[in-house]
Amino acid sequence: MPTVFVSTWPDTGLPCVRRASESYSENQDLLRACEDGLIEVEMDPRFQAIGYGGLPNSDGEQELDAGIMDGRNLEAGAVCSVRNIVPVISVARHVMQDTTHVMLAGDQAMRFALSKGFKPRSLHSRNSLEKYENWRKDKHEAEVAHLVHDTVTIVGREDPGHVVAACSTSGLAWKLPGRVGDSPIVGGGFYADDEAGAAGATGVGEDIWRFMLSFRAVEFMRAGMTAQEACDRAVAMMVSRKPKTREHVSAVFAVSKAGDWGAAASKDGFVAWTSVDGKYESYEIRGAP
Ligand code: SD4
Repeated sequence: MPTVFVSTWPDTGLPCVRRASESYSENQDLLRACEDGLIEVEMDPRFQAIGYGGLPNSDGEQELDAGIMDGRNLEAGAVCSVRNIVPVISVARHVMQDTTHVMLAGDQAMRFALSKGFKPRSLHSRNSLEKYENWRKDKHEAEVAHLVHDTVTIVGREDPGHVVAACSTSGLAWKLPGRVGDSPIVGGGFYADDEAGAAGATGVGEDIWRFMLSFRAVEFMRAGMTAQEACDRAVAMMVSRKPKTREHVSAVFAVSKAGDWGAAASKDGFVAWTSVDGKYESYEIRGAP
C-alpha cells in the first residue's frame, strides 16, 4: 500500500510534499518527513502566509501558529502567536516530545524555543515589509492580501497504516494582534489517528475551527467512509449549516489508514499536491455543490 503525502496550495504544496518525500526516503521517519516538508516552506520568503516572510498582523508583526500530531499514540504539540522564531513547526514538535503539554502560546512559547536553542530573528522579508506599508497606506489592500493562501498543512501515511498531520501558518494577513486561527488547534487545522486516518485544513480559520473540519473528517473515516467521502461530508455540513462559509475558500483534505486520499472545499480555488510513492501531482478541488 502506498506512502502518501498531501499538502496545500499551488505554490507551496509541491516543495512541501517533495521535501517530505525525500526526507522519508532518507530516514523512513513519517513525523520527521512532515516536519521537514513544513520547514522547507517556512524558511522560504516567497511564501506569504507562513514562516519567514509571512504577512504580519495589523501591528506589522508576524505571529506564527503551528501544530503536529502523531496518529500512533495521539501525541500532539502546538504553538500559537509566536514572534521572531522559525521554524515554528519544530518548536511544536519539541512541545510534543519534551513536555507533557499540547500547546504553548506567545512570548512563553518563544522563551521555550530559546531554551531549545532557537535563535530570535526578524521574520520580515522585503516583500512582507512592502506589503505591510502598502496596507497601512491603503487598507483596501486588506481585501486582496487577506486572500493570500500559503498556509501549509500536510498529512502523511506509511505502511502498514500509520498517519501524521502537521500545519504551519502566519495566519490571516493584517489580523488583530493575538488572533489565533485553526492551524495550531488539534482537530481544527489538523488531526491524526492510526485507527482511522489523518486530515488537515486551510482557509478561513474561524470557519474551520467552528466546524472542527479535521476532526470531523477523521471521525467520518472512522465510521467507514473513504477519505473523499469524509471530506465531502465535513464540508457539506459546514456550508449547509452556515452558508456564508461559501464566500471564501476553506478546505479539508485527508488520507485514510488504508492510503486513499481526498479533499473538499467550500468554494472553487483550492489546490492539493500529493506525493504517492514519490510521484508528485496537483489537483484543483471544486467548491462544494
Ligand atoms: C488561519 N487557516 O489562520 C489559516 C489561514 C490559511 O491559507 O489557511 N491560509 O485562519
